[in-house]
Amino acid sequence: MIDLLLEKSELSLIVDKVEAGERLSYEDGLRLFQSQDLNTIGMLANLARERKNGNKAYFVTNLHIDYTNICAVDCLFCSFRRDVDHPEGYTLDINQILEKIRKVRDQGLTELHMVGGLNPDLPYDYYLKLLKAIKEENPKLHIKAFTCVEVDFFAQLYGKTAEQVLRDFKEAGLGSLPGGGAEVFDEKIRKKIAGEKATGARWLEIAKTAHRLGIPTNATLLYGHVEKYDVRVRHLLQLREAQDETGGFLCFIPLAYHPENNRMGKMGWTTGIDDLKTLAVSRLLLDNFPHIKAYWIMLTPALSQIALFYGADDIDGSVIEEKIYHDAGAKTQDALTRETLIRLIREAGRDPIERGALYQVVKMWDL
Ligand code: V47
Repeated sequence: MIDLLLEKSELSLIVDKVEAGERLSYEDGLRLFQSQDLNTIGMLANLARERKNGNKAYFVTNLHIDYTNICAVDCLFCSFRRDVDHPEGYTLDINQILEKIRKVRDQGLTELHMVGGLNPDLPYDYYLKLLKAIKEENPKLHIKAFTCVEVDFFAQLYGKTAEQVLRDFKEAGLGSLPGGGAEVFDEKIRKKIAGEKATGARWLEIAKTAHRLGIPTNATLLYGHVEKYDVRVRHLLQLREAQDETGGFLCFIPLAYHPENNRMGKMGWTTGIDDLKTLAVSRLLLDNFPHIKAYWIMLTPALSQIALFYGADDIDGSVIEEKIYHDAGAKTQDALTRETLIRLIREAGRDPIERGALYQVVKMWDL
Protein backbone atom coordinates (compact mmCIF):
# COMPACT_ATOMS: atom_id res chain seq x y z
CA MET A 1 0.00 0.00 0.00
CA ILE A 2 2.74 2.46 1.01
CA ASP A 3 4.82 1.39 -2.00
CA LEU A 4 1.84 2.11 -4.22
CA LEU A 5 1.41 5.57 -2.73
CA LEU A 6 5.09 6.33 -3.21
CA GLU A 7 4.96 5.19 -6.83
CA LYS A 8 2.25 7.75 -7.44
CA SER A 9 4.01 10.48 -5.50
CA GLU A 10 5.33 13.45 -7.47
CA LEU A 11 8.58 12.60 -5.71
CA SER A 12 8.79 9.01 -6.95
CA LEU A 13 11.93 9.61 -9.04
CA ILE A 14 13.65 11.15 -6.03
CA VAL A 15 12.45 8.25 -3.87
CA ASP A 16 14.18 5.86 -6.30
CA LYS A 17 17.39 7.90 -6.24
CA VAL A 18 17.54 8.09 -2.44
CA GLU A 19 16.83 4.38 -2.09
CA ALA A 20 19.67 3.67 -4.54
CA GLY A 21 21.99 6.03 -2.63
CA GLU A 22 22.40 8.33 -5.65
CA ARG A 23 23.39 11.97 -5.28
CA LEU A 24 20.51 14.45 -5.68
CA SER A 25 20.66 17.30 -8.18
CA TYR A 26 19.77 21.00 -7.99
CA GLU A 27 16.40 20.21 -9.61
CA ASP A 28 15.75 17.44 -7.07
CA GLY A 29 16.47 19.86 -4.24
CA LEU A 30 14.09 22.42 -5.68
CA ARG A 31 11.38 19.81 -6.23
CA LEU A 32 11.71 18.64 -2.62
CA PHE A 33 11.36 22.19 -1.25
CA GLN A 34 8.38 22.87 -3.54
CA SER A 35 6.60 19.68 -2.54
CA GLN A 36 3.89 19.71 0.16
CA ASP A 37 4.48 16.01 0.79
CA LEU A 38 6.32 16.43 4.08
CA ASN A 39 5.78 12.81 5.10
CA THR A 40 7.59 11.46 2.04
CA ILE A 41 10.37 14.04 2.37
CA GLY A 42 10.72 13.14 6.05
CA MET A 43 10.74 9.43 5.34
CA LEU A 44 13.52 9.87 2.76
CA ALA A 45 15.55 12.09 5.09
CA ASN A 46 15.09 9.55 7.84
CA LEU A 47 16.40 6.82 5.57
CA ALA A 48 19.50 8.91 4.79
CA ARG A 49 19.89 9.79 8.46
CA GLU A 50 19.66 6.20 9.66
CA ARG A 51 22.11 5.04 7.00
CA LYS A 52 24.67 7.49 8.39
CA ASN A 53 23.91 7.54 12.09
CA GLY A 54 21.69 4.55 12.82
CA ASN A 55 19.44 5.17 15.79
CA LYS A 56 21.94 7.46 17.52
CA ALA A 57 21.01 10.99 18.53
CA TYR A 58 23.76 13.22 19.84
CA PHE A 59 23.95 15.96 22.44
CA VAL A 60 26.87 17.77 24.07
CA THR A 61 27.51 19.32 27.47
CA ASN A 62 28.49 22.77 26.29
CA LEU A 63 28.56 26.42 27.28
CA HIS A 64 27.91 29.33 24.94
CA ILE A 65 29.76 32.58 25.58
CA ASP A 66 29.27 35.67 23.41
CA TYR A 67 32.41 37.63 24.31
CA THR A 68 31.26 40.96 22.82
CA ASN A 69 28.11 42.36 21.23
CA ILE A 70 29.93 45.35 19.74
CA CYS A 71 29.94 44.96 16.00
CA ALA A 72 31.27 47.03 13.12
CA VAL A 73 28.70 45.66 10.68
CA ASP A 74 24.96 46.01 10.96
CA CYS A 75 23.18 42.96 9.54
CA LEU A 76 19.46 43.55 9.03
CA PHE A 77 18.55 40.29 10.80
CA CYS A 78 20.68 40.81 13.91
CA SER A 79 19.13 41.77 17.25
CA PHE A 80 22.29 41.13 19.24
CA ARG A 81 24.82 43.68 17.92
CA ARG A 82 25.40 47.14 19.39
CA ASP A 83 27.40 50.15 18.18
CA VAL A 84 30.77 50.83 19.82
CA ASP A 85 29.39 53.67 21.97
CA HIS A 86 25.98 52.12 22.74
CA PRO A 87 25.16 51.96 26.48
CA GLU A 88 24.24 48.26 26.13
CA GLY A 89 27.49 47.43 24.33
CA TYR A 90 29.75 45.03 26.25
CA THR A 91 33.03 43.18 25.94
CA LEU A 92 33.93 40.49 28.43
CA ASP A 93 37.47 40.53 29.72
CA ILE A 94 39.47 37.34 30.02
CA ASN A 95 38.72 36.93 33.73
CA GLN A 96 34.99 37.31 33.21
CA ILE A 97 35.11 34.57 30.59
CA LEU A 98 37.20 32.28 32.82
CA GLU A 99 34.74 32.88 35.65
CA LYS A 100 31.78 31.84 33.47
CA ILE A 101 33.59 28.60 32.64
CA ARG A 102 34.57 27.99 36.30
CA LYS A 103 30.92 28.22 37.33
CA VAL A 104 29.82 25.27 35.18
CA ARG A 105 32.87 23.20 34.33
CA ASP A 106 32.15 20.66 37.07
CA GLN A 107 28.93 19.72 35.29
CA GLY A 108 30.96 17.69 32.81
CA LEU A 109 31.56 20.53 30.36
CA THR A 110 33.40 19.33 27.24
CA GLU A 111 32.81 22.10 24.69
CA LEU A 112 32.97 25.90 24.77
CA HIS A 113 31.10 27.62 21.93
CA MET A 114 32.35 31.20 21.79
CA VAL A 115 31.52 33.88 19.22
CA GLY A 116 31.15 37.64 19.15
CA GLY A 117 30.48 40.75 17.11
CA LEU A 118 33.19 42.28 14.92
CA ASN A 119 34.71 44.54 17.56
CA PRO A 120 37.27 46.94 16.04
CA ASP A 121 38.71 48.01 19.42
CA LEU A 122 40.19 44.73 20.62
CA PRO A 123 43.88 43.97 20.07
CA TYR A 124 44.98 40.71 18.40
CA ASP A 125 46.51 39.72 21.71
CA TYR A 126 43.07 39.62 23.36
CA TYR A 127 42.19 36.51 21.35
CA LEU A 128 45.54 34.77 21.75
CA LYS A 129 45.67 35.44 25.49
CA LEU A 130 42.04 34.40 25.86
CA LEU A 131 42.52 31.06 24.09
CA LYS A 132 45.70 30.33 26.04
CA ALA A 133 44.16 31.26 29.39
CA ILE A 134 41.12 29.05 28.77
CA LYS A 135 43.33 26.11 27.80
CA GLU A 136 45.67 26.65 30.74
CA GLU A 137 42.81 26.38 33.25
CA ASN A 138 40.82 23.80 31.25
CA PRO A 139 43.26 21.69 29.25
CA LYS A 140 40.62 19.15 28.18
CA LEU A 141 37.96 21.67 27.19
CA HIS A 142 37.42 21.87 23.41
CA ILE A 143 37.22 25.47 22.22
CA LYS A 144 34.87 25.88 19.26
CA ALA A 145 35.13 29.58 18.56
CA PHE A 146 35.04 32.41 16.00
CA THR A 147 33.08 32.14 12.75
CA CYS A 148 34.70 32.41 9.32
CA VAL A 149 33.36 35.99 9.26
CA GLU A 150 35.22 36.82 12.48
CA VAL A 151 38.39 35.23 11.08
CA ASP A 152 38.05 37.37 7.93
CA PHE A 153 37.57 40.48 10.07
CA PHE A 154 40.64 39.69 12.20
CA ALA A 155 42.76 39.15 9.08
CA GLN A 156 41.76 42.54 7.68
CA LEU A 157 42.01 44.42 10.97
CA TYR A 158 45.39 43.04 12.01
CA GLY A 159 46.95 42.88 8.53
CA LYS A 160 47.34 39.09 8.40
CA THR A 161 46.15 36.34 6.12
CA ALA A 162 43.22 34.25 7.30
CA GLU A 163 45.57 31.27 7.25
CA GLN A 164 47.97 33.03 9.65
CA VAL A 165 45.12 33.93 12.02
CA LEU A 166 43.92 30.33 12.01
CA ARG A 167 47.45 28.99 12.56
CA ASP A 168 48.00 31.39 15.50
CA PHE A 169 44.64 30.55 17.03
CA LYS A 170 45.17 26.81 16.64
CA GLU A 171 48.52 27.08 18.38
CA ALA A 172 46.86 29.06 21.18
CA GLY A 173 44.22 26.34 21.73
CA LEU A 174 41.42 26.71 19.17
CA GLY A 175 39.85 23.33 18.35
CA SER A 176 37.18 24.05 15.73
CA LEU A 177 35.01 26.77 14.21
CA PRO A 178 31.24 27.05 14.63
CA GLY A 179 29.09 27.39 11.53
CA GLY A 180 27.79 30.94 11.92
CA GLY A 181 28.18 33.82 9.51
CA ALA A 182 27.33 31.74 6.44
CA GLU A 183 23.86 33.38 6.30
CA VAL A 184 23.04 32.97 2.56
CA PHE A 185 25.84 32.76 0.01
CA ASP A 186 23.72 34.40 -2.74
CA GLU A 187 25.66 37.63 -3.22
CA LYS A 188 22.71 39.92 -3.95
CA ILE A 189 20.73 38.88 -0.90
CA ARG A 190 23.82 38.69 1.28
CA LYS A 191 24.74 42.28 0.41
CA LYS A 192 21.22 43.39 1.25
CA ILE A 193 20.90 41.68 4.63
CA ALA A 194 24.49 41.27 5.84
CA GLY A 195 26.11 44.51 4.69
CA GLU A 196 29.81 44.69 4.18
CA LYS A 197 30.93 41.55 5.90
CA ALA A 198 32.80 38.66 4.23
CA THR A 199 31.21 37.43 1.00
CA GLY A 200 29.88 33.91 0.64
CA ALA A 201 32.92 32.98 -1.47
CA ARG A 202 35.24 34.31 1.25
CA TRP A 203 33.33 32.40 3.96
CA LEU A 204 33.79 29.17 1.99
CA GLU A 205 37.46 29.92 1.30
CA ILE A 206 38.17 30.44 5.02
CA ALA A 207 36.27 27.27 5.98
CA LYS A 208 38.35 25.29 3.47
CA THR A 209 41.56 26.91 4.73
CA ALA A 210 40.64 25.87 8.27
CA HIS A 211 40.00 22.30 7.11
CA ARG A 212 43.39 22.15 5.40
CA LEU A 213 45.01 23.23 8.67
CA GLY A 214 43.23 20.42 10.52
CA ILE A 215 40.57 22.65 12.07
CA PRO A 216 37.08 21.20 11.51
CA THR A 217 34.16 23.58 11.11
CA ASN A 218 30.39 23.58 11.03
CA ALA A 219 28.18 25.27 8.45
CA THR A 220 24.83 27.05 8.57
CA LEU A 221 22.13 28.59 6.38
CA LEU A 222 19.94 31.44 7.60
CA TYR A 223 16.49 30.70 6.11
CA GLY A 224 12.95 32.00 6.35
CA HIS A 225 13.43 35.63 5.28
CA VAL A 226 13.73 37.07 1.76
CA GLU A 227 15.51 34.07 0.22
CA LYS A 228 13.58 31.71 -2.08
CA TYR A 229 14.00 27.94 -2.37
CA ASP A 230 16.50 28.22 -5.26
CA VAL A 231 18.82 30.27 -3.02
CA ARG A 232 18.63 27.63 -0.30
CA VAL A 233 19.40 24.82 -2.74
CA ARG A 234 22.36 26.63 -4.30
CA HIS A 235 23.73 27.40 -0.81
CA LEU A 236 23.49 23.73 0.16
CA LEU A 237 25.15 22.61 -3.06
CA GLN A 238 28.03 25.07 -2.56
CA LEU A 239 28.58 23.52 0.86
CA ARG A 240 28.42 20.02 -0.62
CA GLU A 241 31.02 20.95 -3.22
CA ALA A 242 33.35 22.42 -0.57
CA GLN A 243 32.93 19.29 1.53
CA ASP A 244 33.85 17.14 -1.49
CA GLU A 245 37.12 19.09 -1.63
CA THR A 246 38.14 19.01 2.04
CA GLY A 247 35.89 16.73 4.11
CA GLY A 248 36.32 19.16 7.01
CA PHE A 249 32.70 20.00 7.84
CA LEU A 250 31.34 18.18 10.86
CA CYS A 251 27.79 19.36 11.01
CA PHE A 252 25.21 21.50 9.21
CA ILE A 253 22.72 23.61 11.15
CA PRO A 254 19.83 25.31 9.32
CA LEU A 255 19.10 28.53 11.25
CA ALA A 256 15.48 29.71 11.31
CA TYR A 257 15.13 33.48 11.05
CA HIS A 258 13.85 35.07 14.30
CA PRO A 259 12.02 38.35 13.69
CA GLU A 260 12.00 40.37 16.93
CA ASN A 261 14.10 43.50 17.60
CA ASN A 262 15.70 43.62 14.18
CA ARG A 263 14.99 45.33 10.87
CA MET A 264 13.52 42.38 8.94
CA GLY A 265 10.73 41.71 11.43
CA LYS A 266 7.99 41.97 8.85
CA MET A 267 9.14 38.63 7.40
CA GLY A 268 7.64 36.97 10.51
CA TRP A 269 8.46 33.60 12.07
CA THR A 270 9.21 30.43 10.15
CA THR A 271 6.63 27.64 10.47
CA GLY A 272 7.15 24.15 11.86
CA ILE A 273 6.56 22.64 8.43
CA ASP A 274 9.27 24.78 6.83
CA ASP A 275 11.66 24.04 9.72
CA LEU A 276 11.22 20.27 9.33
CA LYS A 277 11.34 20.42 5.53
CA THR A 278 14.55 22.48 5.58
CA LEU A 279 16.22 20.02 7.92
CA ALA A 280 15.06 17.08 5.81
CA VAL A 281 16.12 18.55 2.46
CA SER A 282 19.48 19.51 3.99
CA ARG A 283 20.01 15.93 5.10
CA LEU A 284 19.16 14.70 1.59
CA LEU A 285 21.32 17.17 -0.35
CA LEU A 286 24.31 17.19 2.01
CA ASP A 287 25.10 13.53 1.48
CA ASN A 288 28.73 14.12 2.50
CA PHE A 289 28.01 15.89 5.82
CA PRO A 290 28.22 13.48 8.74
CA HIS A 291 25.73 15.34 10.97
CA ILE A 292 22.67 17.57 10.81
CA LYS A 293 21.74 19.56 13.91
CA ALA A 294 18.27 20.58 15.09
CA TYR A 295 19.25 23.43 17.44
CA TRP A 296 16.68 23.21 20.24
CA ILE A 297 17.21 26.82 21.38
CA MET A 298 15.86 27.95 18.02
CA LEU A 299 13.32 25.21 17.20
CA THR A 300 12.08 24.49 20.74
CA PRO A 301 12.89 21.20 22.47
CA ALA A 302 9.59 19.71 21.22
CA LEU A 303 10.27 20.35 17.54
CA SER A 304 13.91 19.29 17.77
CA GLN A 305 12.69 15.98 19.20
CA ILE A 306 10.44 15.48 16.15
CA ALA A 307 13.30 16.63 13.90
CA LEU A 308 15.16 13.47 14.92
CA PHE A 309 12.86 11.78 12.36
CA TYR A 310 13.31 14.47 9.71
CA GLY A 311 17.03 14.12 9.07
CA ALA A 312 18.57 15.49 12.27
CA ASP A 313 20.83 13.36 14.46
CA ASP A 314 21.97 16.08 16.90
CA ILE A 315 20.05 18.53 19.12
CA ASP A 316 23.07 20.58 20.36
CA GLY A 317 23.42 20.67 24.13
CA SER A 318 23.10 22.33 27.49
CA VAL A 319 24.06 25.80 26.09
CA ILE A 320 23.47 27.53 29.49
CA GLU A 321 23.66 31.13 28.28
CA GLU A 322 22.16 32.20 24.96
CA LYS A 323 21.80 35.73 23.63
CA ILE A 324 21.60 35.79 19.82
CA TYR A 325 18.24 33.98 19.53
CA HIS A 326 16.73 35.28 22.75
CA ASP A 327 17.47 38.89 21.74
CA ALA A 328 15.63 38.06 18.48
CA GLY A 329 12.53 36.72 20.25
CA ALA A 330 13.20 33.05 21.08
CA LYS A 331 10.91 31.95 23.94
CA THR A 332 12.89 28.82 24.79
CA GLN A 333 14.84 28.39 28.02
CA ASP A 334 18.53 29.34 28.17
CA ALA A 335 19.67 25.92 29.30
CA LEU A 336 18.62 22.28 29.35
CA THR A 337 20.00 19.79 31.83
CA ARG A 338 21.67 16.58 30.69
CA GLU A 339 18.69 14.66 32.10
CA THR A 340 16.23 16.64 29.97
CA LEU A 341 18.33 16.21 26.82
CA ILE A 342 18.49 12.46 27.43
CA ARG A 343 14.75 12.28 28.10
CA LEU A 344 13.91 14.19 24.91
CA ILE A 345 16.01 11.77 22.86
CA ARG A 346 14.93 8.62 24.65
CA GLU A 347 11.23 9.42 24.45
CA ALA A 348 11.67 9.93 20.71
CA GLY A 349 12.86 6.32 20.56
CA ARG A 350 16.44 7.26 19.67
CA ASP A 351 19.60 6.25 21.54
CA PRO A 352 21.07 9.21 23.45
CA ILE A 353 24.81 9.65 22.91
CA GLU A 354 26.63 12.33 24.85
CA ARG A 355 29.31 13.46 22.41
CA GLY A 356 32.42 15.58 22.52
CA ALA A 357 32.91 18.49 20.12
CA LEU A 358 34.31 16.16 17.44
CA TYR A 359 31.47 13.66 17.84
CA GLN A 360 33.60 11.28 19.86
CA VAL A 361 31.47 9.34 22.33
CA VAL A 362 31.64 10.73 25.88
CA LYS A 363 28.91 8.45 27.16
CA MET A 364 26.15 6.24 25.77
CA TRP A 365 23.22 6.69 28.09
CA ASP A 366 21.38 3.51 29.17
CA LEU A 367 21.89 1.51 26.03
O1 V47 B 1 25.79 33.74 12.29
C1 V47 B 1 21.67 36.03 13.92
C2 V47 B 1 22.34 33.74 13.06
C3 V47 B 1 24.23 32.76 13.82
C4 V47 B 1 19.52 35.83 13.81
O2 V47 B 1 28.14 25.68 14.84
C5 V47 B 1 20.09 34.63 13.43
O3 V47 B 1 27.30 24.35 16.32
C6 V47 B 1 18.03 33.71 13.12
O4 V47 B 1 25.86 30.01 13.99
N1 V47 B 1 17.41 34.87 13.44
C7 V47 B 1 24.95 32.35 15.07
N2 V47 B 1 19.36 33.57 13.07
C8 V47 B 1 24.45 31.02 15.59
C9 V47 B 1 25.22 29.87 14.99
C10 V47 B 1 25.19 28.56 15.65
C11 V47 B 1 24.21 28.25 16.58
C12 V47 B 1 24.24 27.00 17.18
C13 V47 B 1 25.22 26.08 16.90
C14 V47 B 1 26.20 26.40 15.97
C15 V47 B 1 27.28 25.43 15.68
C16 V47 B 1 26.19 27.64 15.33
O5 V47 B 1 22.91 33.10 14.17
C17 V47 B 1 24.68 33.96 13.07
C18 V47 B 1 23.48 34.25 12.21
O6 V47 B 1 23.51 33.48 11.04
N3 V47 B 1 21.41 34.79 13.48
N4 V47 B 1 20.51 36.69 14.12
C19 V47 B 1 18.11 35.94 13.80
N5 V47 B 1 17.50 37.09 14.10
